[in-house]
Amino acid sequence: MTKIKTVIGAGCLLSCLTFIACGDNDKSTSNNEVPEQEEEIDSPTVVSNPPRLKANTQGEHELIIAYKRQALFDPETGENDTLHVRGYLTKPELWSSKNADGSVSDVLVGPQIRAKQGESLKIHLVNNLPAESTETCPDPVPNINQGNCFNTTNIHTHGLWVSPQGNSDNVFLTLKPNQDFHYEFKIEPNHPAGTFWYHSHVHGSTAIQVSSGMAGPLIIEGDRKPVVANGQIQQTGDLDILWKNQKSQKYDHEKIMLFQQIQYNEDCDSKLSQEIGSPCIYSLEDYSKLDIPTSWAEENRFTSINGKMFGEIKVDQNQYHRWRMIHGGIRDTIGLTIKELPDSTAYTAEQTIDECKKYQTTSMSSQFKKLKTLPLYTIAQDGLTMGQVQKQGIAIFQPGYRFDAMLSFPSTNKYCVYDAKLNLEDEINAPEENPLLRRVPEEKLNTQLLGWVNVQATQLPAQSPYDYLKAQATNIGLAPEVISQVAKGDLSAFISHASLMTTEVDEMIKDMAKQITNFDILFNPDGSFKFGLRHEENGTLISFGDAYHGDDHTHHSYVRKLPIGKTQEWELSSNVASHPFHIHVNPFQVVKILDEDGVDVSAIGSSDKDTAGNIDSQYHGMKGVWKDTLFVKQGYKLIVRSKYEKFEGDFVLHCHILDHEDQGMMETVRICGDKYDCNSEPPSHHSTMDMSASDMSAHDH
Ligand SMILES: [Cu+2]
Repeated sequence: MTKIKTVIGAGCLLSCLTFIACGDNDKSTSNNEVPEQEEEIDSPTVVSNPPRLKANTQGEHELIIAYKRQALFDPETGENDTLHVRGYLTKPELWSSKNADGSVSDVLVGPQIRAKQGESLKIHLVNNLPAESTETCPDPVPNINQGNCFNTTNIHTHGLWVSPQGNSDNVFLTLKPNQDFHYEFKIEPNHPAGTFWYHSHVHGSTAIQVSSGMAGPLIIEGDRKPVVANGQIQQTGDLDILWKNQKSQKYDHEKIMLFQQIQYNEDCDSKLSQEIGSPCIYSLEDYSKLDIPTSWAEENRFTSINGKMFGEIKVDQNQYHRWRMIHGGIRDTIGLTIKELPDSTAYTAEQTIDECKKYQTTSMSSQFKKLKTLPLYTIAQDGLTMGQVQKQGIAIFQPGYRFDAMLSFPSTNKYCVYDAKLNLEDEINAPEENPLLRRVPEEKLNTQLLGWVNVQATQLPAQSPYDYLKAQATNIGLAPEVISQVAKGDLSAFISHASLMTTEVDEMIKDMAKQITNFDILFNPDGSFKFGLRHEENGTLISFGDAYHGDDHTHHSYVRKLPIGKTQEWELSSNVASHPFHIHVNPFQVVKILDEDGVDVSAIGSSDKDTAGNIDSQYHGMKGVWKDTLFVKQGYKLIVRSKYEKFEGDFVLHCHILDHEDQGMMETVRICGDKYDCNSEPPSHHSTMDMSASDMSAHDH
């Protein structure tokens, strides 16, 4: 194996970054009715919105999965690493200009897909990954709760309120290499408008594919105005209307950011880098690399934004921008915080990055704290509008989380966008010692640079976010009641789902059993682990596909059954480590979050601490908020409510640390109604996962 690397210092960072290839400059649009988004700037150093995948003449979005060959800057080593990883092509035509080895040069982020309420979102998913190896994909797979068949895939629309059946958001479908499939997601007219995302979701290959970068933003647009009668909100509307430019009908000032943690292996891939003199090529084929807790943070690996490291984010001074932010990584917590660099107006890009980097180290932590923090005014979590604007200095993202926030930059100084680690205890599942690290850095970082903000001077006056919302609401002629609400930061006229925290619901559910989800990891005597869930207090720990031990369905795998149309309370907890709970189809509303002492830490202004005694703000203000992913801290009890509306069928809930999911921390959930019976035994595909897309008229191509 030959390892040839070009070592570069921080000083030549920018010139080296320009080696990163990008797509072409085609900005034409095939459909004039579709409002154009903020211009996509194709530059290797600028964080632009991911390229938009437009529908073809058949109305389908052609989404091709292939290996991408692309450079990614590694801030820890100061090198540009050439990666060879699985990804979604940002443009289908790139496939025709693929390299000799079948890989495609394309930015390391999936394309942006958008749909409107009432539309049918059609995606033609094409799996152009090479044939499976018998080593990682034996037939049959001996243990479905170990990573396997890494070139087998499908698509999950994370957070979409759509049917889990047939060719909709059905994660039991599998596309083998050289298969394609026509998906159709019917977006209901009252689907929440918001920030969602898509990623692959085949049990066994999810972690390796998503940590290769197989993820992209999925934006649902809405244009409903709140309906007011007799001074009361009769029907809520969509926040989007406050961001649409009325003249151009464009969503101005929208920034879409997909945070990714592309976890390629440390060593050159010997199969790809074997020729003498050829550059080192890195891949992600070794599943065991994913199994190391905290390897990401402790190795000083960095999170990329839309496939860029330390990229430039361009904004206009004193203009409110809507940042749609998505945590598309699989493990590492992100504490997003933005700091203003003093006296930096004249800084070049290189100077800005160097200056921002200085504050990363533990020894600079007190200076870091003194930097002015830009307030983040959060307006939605997981794509779902919050009851009120919340001012935050840091937004804590767990894997799968989204935040929509209003940001306005008052100064023409440069700003640094950080992942503020605070300390490693904030990281998921941090052990005290980890002998398996890729490489131990000289100094552990207190915070990590993600990107930086370049503010273009304008004549706009500084404005509070509430004045901005009030002006927008007035401009589009909303009812006076709504205008006075948004002027106070009250967004209740824009919440999609009716609250389940009412006395009527209390009364309705008071005699119903709770749904219990208890995460746990059992350590077997032979050194292996069992990742799973309990569905009853002190019940059996069940891994995905395990038989249900609690009743006479012993020869079938466990299925949690929920009655359609009903509302239930859920109690989430974890015995070992902390895990982000995610459930498909219906979102849930956070009722309360109890710490180890039974104190509710979910109200605005409540205080919570981590085990090291540092403030942990991740649950502050979550009470009443709708979400689809929620971090379950070990020893805590999280109470949420969900209503099983509209959609019958089988889907899953799971831990969004995706290697935990692949190892069995997932279960099948069924909403029973007319077609799906709660009394019948589950079909066999839950235990064998043998329903391939070919059963659903997928075909080889
Ligand atoms: Cu987990």
